[in-house]
Order: sequence, then C-alpha cells, then structure tokens
Amino acid sequence: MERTFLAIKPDGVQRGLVGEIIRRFETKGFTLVGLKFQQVSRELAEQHYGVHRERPFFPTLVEFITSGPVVAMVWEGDGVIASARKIIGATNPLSSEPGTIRGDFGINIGRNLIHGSDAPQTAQNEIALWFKDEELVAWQPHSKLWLNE
Ligand code: DAT
Ligand code: MG
Repeated sequence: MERTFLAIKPDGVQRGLVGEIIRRFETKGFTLVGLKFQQVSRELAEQHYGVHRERPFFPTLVEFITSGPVVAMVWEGDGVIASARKIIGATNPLSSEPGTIRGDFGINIGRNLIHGSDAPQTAQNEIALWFKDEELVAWQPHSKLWLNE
C-alpha cells in the first residue's frame, strides 16, 4: 500500500492548525500509520531539505523548520502521495487554490504550513529518515469497506 510523509511545520503548530490539517487527510479517507511531535534537529532538517542545499533560501528554510516543534506523519492509501500534494496545494500559498491547506491558511512561501513528499522515491526516503520501522503501525480501519468498492 502506498505511503507518504507529511509534516506540519512550526507555523501550523503555532497557529493551532494541527487538528484542522490532520482532519483533512482523515476525512478524505487516508489512513494514519505514524505520528510524532518533535523538535527537529539541524542535522535532520539539513538532510530532509538536502535537495535544496544550493538554493538561496536554504539557510532560512532550515532555520524555520528548526524554530519550533513539528508534527511528523506517515499516511497510507492508494494514490496518497499525489492526492496529499493536491490537498496541500501549490508551494506559494498566494498561488494555492482555495480549498487546499496552503490556499486556505497561508500568504507566504516561507510559511506554507505543511510538507508533503513529492514522489514515490522521495516518500520512501523521507519516511526512512523520520521514522523507525517499529514506529509505523499497520492496522485495519473499520471504515475501509465503506471507502472502497
Ligand atoms: P514544496 O514544499 O511544495 O514541496 P519545494 O520542495 O520546492 O516545495 O521547497 C521546499 C520548501 O522551501 C517550500 O515548502 C518553501 C521553501 N521554498 C521553496 N521555494 C522557495 C522560494 N523561492 N523562496 C523561499 N522559500 C522557498
Ligand atoms: Mg518539496
């Protein structure tokens, strides 16, 4: 079953949007299989955003993601990687469609509330970076039969 890594960034936590953001993935029908609330180390932040290392915004990005606690999550479901990216919205909240998380709650690219893996390989790498195998829970949601034909 497909899995993706999502993280509510420090702005989402500080603005009291944790419940609202989690609700959107829950009510869509995806399954939560991993969840932790943590202060991110500089080392983890730099590894997570390693692909952006040479970009001018890299130092402020790392500064921001380590500035307060984040909610790290793994979600499961058919098509969850691409669907979660749609639910999250475009990178710059001013361009994100209303109805998306960034479109509904953000106005600045450096405060865009949530991270989501962008492809299967990235999802696999990010899940392994943030979670140990034993921190992920395989379970059968009772709603499964009512969500799938
Ligand atoms: P996304 O988070 O939509 O996958 P990304 O991977 O391109 O976007 O960039 C990672 C984060 O870096 C993004 O959520 C916000 C920040 N960022 C991206 N482009 C930026 C820019 N041009 N200026 C400032 N911050 C930027
Ligand atoms: Mg990205």
